[in-house]
Amino acid sequence: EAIEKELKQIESSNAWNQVYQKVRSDGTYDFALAEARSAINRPLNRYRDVLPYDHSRIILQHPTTDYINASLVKVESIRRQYILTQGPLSSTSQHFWLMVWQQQCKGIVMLNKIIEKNMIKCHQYWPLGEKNNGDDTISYPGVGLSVTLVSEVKHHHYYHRTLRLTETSSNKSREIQHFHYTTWPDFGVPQSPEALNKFLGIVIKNGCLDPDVGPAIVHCSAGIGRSGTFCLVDTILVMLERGLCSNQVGKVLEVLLDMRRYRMGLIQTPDQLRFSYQAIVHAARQRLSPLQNSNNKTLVSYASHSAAAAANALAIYERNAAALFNY
Ligand code: PTR
Ligand code: PTR
Ligand code: PTR
Repeated sequence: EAIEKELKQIESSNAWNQVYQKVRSDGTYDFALAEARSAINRPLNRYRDVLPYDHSRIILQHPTTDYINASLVKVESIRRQYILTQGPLSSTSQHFWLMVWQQQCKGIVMLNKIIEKNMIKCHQYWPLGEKNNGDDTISYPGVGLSVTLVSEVKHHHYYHRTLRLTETSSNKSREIQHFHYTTWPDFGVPQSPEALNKFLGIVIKNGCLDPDVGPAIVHCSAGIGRSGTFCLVDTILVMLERGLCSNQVGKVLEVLLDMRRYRMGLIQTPDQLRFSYQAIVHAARQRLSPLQNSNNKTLVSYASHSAAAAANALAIYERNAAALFNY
């Protein structure tokens, strides 16, 4: 409710540029970047200006390198964690898979296409499969892992793939869900809040953001613009559902500034910020209003983690119901 009011306010005063500039000036920190900038690690970064802070970078266990351009973004109040990372390079795809294995990740959220604006924005790091005239398996002998395509289902805005990641020495393996959104241009926004929220709902329903599995990997090309937008929307929706930010003006921006402490540059344009608000307001209406809940098949509800959270969620339902029916 407060978020919707804030959205309308910024909208009517045409202030998205101003609000976004404030995010950039308040949400830029000078934490150390020594590992990312060291001579041996520099070639492992896709963009020289998008780097993981030392304090939140993912550290690999490997005899020859511990570096990957990836950051653990933590939202303490809801105990949600995401690993935001750049689109793998051909030289770092093996490190990417090592990270997925070591961090016990269950899902990968990919928000870019391999080629955008005629440029390669990410290496083809998973097997295309025979149906697409490619291999079913890619081996990464340098890290002792292999990846096999198990299935691929095409939807309107995304692909849902199941991959099998195998540690070759032990022959242990794990299934990894790959959610690949394909209609979100870099420095742009998705086609509609509905389209993105439906995708987010699928990721949640598959358990990839659950607290009892490793953090979801979220990446685009640089791992900041689209990835930051996606994570902000998910986080605020969890907070709303648990009654943690129902009536605080400025809460969305505060959360974004905090997330930016873990990875630089999250959300890259005023329009991406505006879209975040729109997606939050859209999803909050769907997820939190009892009237729509009962006939909305795609609705995904979060498990409440405590009685207090449940009570809070109920209070929000009731407030929304009151608003809907004008009582
Ligand atoms: N567009 C990228 C950027 O400016 O960040 C391109 C780029 C990436 C350019 C890496 C140079 C890079 O490497 P180095 O930092 O070694 O010059
Ligand atoms: N008009 C819809 C939109 O772009 O938002 C089109 C659409 C169609 C959206 C199908 C989602 C759809 O579902 P799925 O992604 O599962 O194919
Ligand atoms: N220096 C690069 C550029 O401006 O092109 C870095 C960059 C690239 C930043 C892509 C953000 C980008 O978008 P996303 O994080 O959504 O892939």
